[in-house]
Amino acid sequence: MDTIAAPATPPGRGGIGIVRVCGPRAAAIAAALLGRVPNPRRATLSAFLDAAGEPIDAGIALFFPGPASFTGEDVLELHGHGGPVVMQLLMARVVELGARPARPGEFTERAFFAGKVDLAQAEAVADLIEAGSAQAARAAMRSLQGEFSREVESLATAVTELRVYVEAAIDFPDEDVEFLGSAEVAGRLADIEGRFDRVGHAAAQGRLLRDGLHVVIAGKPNAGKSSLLNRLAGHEAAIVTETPGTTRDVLRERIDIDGLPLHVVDTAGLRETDDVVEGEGVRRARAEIARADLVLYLADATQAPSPASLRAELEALPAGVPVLLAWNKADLMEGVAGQSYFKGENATAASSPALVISARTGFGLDELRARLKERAGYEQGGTGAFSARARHVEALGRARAHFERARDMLAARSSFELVAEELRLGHDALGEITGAVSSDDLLGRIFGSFCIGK
Ligand SMILES: Nc1nc2c(ncn2[C@@H]2O[C@H](COP(=O)(O)OP(=O)(O)O)[C@@H](O)[C@H]2O)c(=O)[nH]1
Ligand SMILES: [Mg+2]
Repeated sequence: MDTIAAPATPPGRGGIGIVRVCGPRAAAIAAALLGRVPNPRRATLSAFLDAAGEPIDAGIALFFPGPASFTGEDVLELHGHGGPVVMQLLMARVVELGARPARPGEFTERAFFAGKVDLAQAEAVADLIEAGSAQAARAAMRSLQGEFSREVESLATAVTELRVYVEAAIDFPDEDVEFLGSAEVAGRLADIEGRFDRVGHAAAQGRLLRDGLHVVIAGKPNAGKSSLLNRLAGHEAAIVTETPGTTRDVLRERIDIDGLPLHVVDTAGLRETDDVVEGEGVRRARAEIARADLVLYLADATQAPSPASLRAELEALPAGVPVLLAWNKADLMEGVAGQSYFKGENATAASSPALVISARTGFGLDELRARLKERAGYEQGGTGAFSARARHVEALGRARAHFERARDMLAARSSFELVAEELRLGHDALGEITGAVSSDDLLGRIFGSFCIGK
């Protein structure tokens, strides 16, 4: 194991800048740089000396001997003054003394390999640092403290115990009929299913808090899409004019609704056009729509299209993308929400009851926000969401699929060998979440996405 070093504070100027050193040479580096190794875990005021014995800076040094440190190895922290030149000089000095600059995420990677944190916890470190809202930070903290990992592990244990039963049935085939019918096994199956539901739900919430929802505002030219984006963003992000076809580029804004991060995309109005630039805008709009989590389809209430033409507009959207329909320009219509026009045939599934808003006055926007949260399945202040990533949700889904196949095989009295194999695969999928089962490739991708010094 070599010794690594990196600034632990962000680049720039600040009151304090920290260089962290980790590895077998940390104590020797401390001795050369400070003149002595600080007492373990004691803040020690010291000069930081260069090779000639001249001070580079003076500050606080902290020494955490392994194995009771974050990474499990000896760690030295140098708290100097937070200026880029001081940090550079300190880094150069510790490298001169035998450390090498750390790769992104390398400290946390070492903590993982030392068994100090599992993979889900290591990811939670990065998620906490990158949290975009208080809710996301709380969820990351829950994962970091191991709540998510404990749930996954207890699920894995339950699957293992079921495996033991099935393996026993393989070894003692004469008793299989009684084994299958036993209330014990039925109880275990139901228990595991309930756990999958709970963990899957909490992880999906956590993923939502971390990654947010990609909402694309679509509709005909002049429906008020750009006006709505500006309203939601609270500033004039997009150009709004009376001229249809004003928006040509795809515009993105990050908006927060009660902690739910929304990535809202404004697009060119959908229509046939001979204008080359606008045509490219429409092409891009369609590409955005195809990969949206939700399309917010804006219709101009003053234009009141026929039910058939509105249906045709909605059906022209790519199949499978969820759509929320909103009628805009309510301010130009009297008592618009109560109008029979929005009931009956026009009350499409894309918005029932009709969602009527005004991008100009802000009318109906609270309702719009509520519907967006509802469509995302977001539970505000939802209890016990842990920060989770798409990777976790996907692995949970795979584990669940294997488990369900095993359950159905048991019901159909398939061969126990096949059942055992499904359970084993499900168990492995769960292990990917905490890193009990992992590939170098996966680890490289995860830790490589960290910031340097973490
Ligand atoms: N009265 C009224 N006018 C609106 C509303 N929303 C947009 N407009 C107007 O409709 C026109 C087109 O708006 P814009 O946001 O550019 O539509 P887009 O083409 O869908 O992006 C502009 O003149 C806006 O001022 C609304 O809620 N009420
Ligand atoms: Mg526009």
